[in-house]
Amino acid sequence: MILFFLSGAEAAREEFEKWNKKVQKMKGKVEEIEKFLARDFGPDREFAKFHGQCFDIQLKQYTYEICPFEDSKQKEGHSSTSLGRWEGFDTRPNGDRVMKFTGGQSCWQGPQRSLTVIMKCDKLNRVKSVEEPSKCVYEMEFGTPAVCSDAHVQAMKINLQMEMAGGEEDI
Ligand code: MAN
Repeated sequence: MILFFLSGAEAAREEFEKWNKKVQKMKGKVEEIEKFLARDFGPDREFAKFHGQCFDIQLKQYTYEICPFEDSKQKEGHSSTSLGRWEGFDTRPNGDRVMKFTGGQSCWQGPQRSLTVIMKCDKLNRVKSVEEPSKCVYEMEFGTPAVCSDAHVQAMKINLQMEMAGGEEDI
């Protein structure tokens, strides 16, 4: 009788575990979706396409990598240094949209590394340059169609027209 009771309890516990695992898995999925929906993708969701993507550039001995909404790195061979974790978007007084990464690996006798990514209108998403204006403070220029305004497109058209007119003169 006792044995029967124990095995019954055992079976119940197993059943509970099984369902508990399912519930936890579902909770994880819900959390993931909620996190995605709560993300700031910009006022017109113009930065949504960056989600899940990383971009890099090779400069001297370093590869600089940014993964928007995640983190940023400076890699050299097999070693990798954090330049900061995702903080968010911001707009500079001159109107430039930026992505900020802060709280990176501490710099010897300096601050924790941080990176500001300045976005410029471009035909493609691509890292254009990286500088270190002061020790362990990094600045990247990132070209992206996501920040192109009507004025940009208009300027591009005018440039193209001027180039074509110039080309005609050459003939
Ligand atoms: C490494 C790199 C450099 C940085 C120095 C600071 O060499 O992260 O970019 O200036 O550390 O000591």
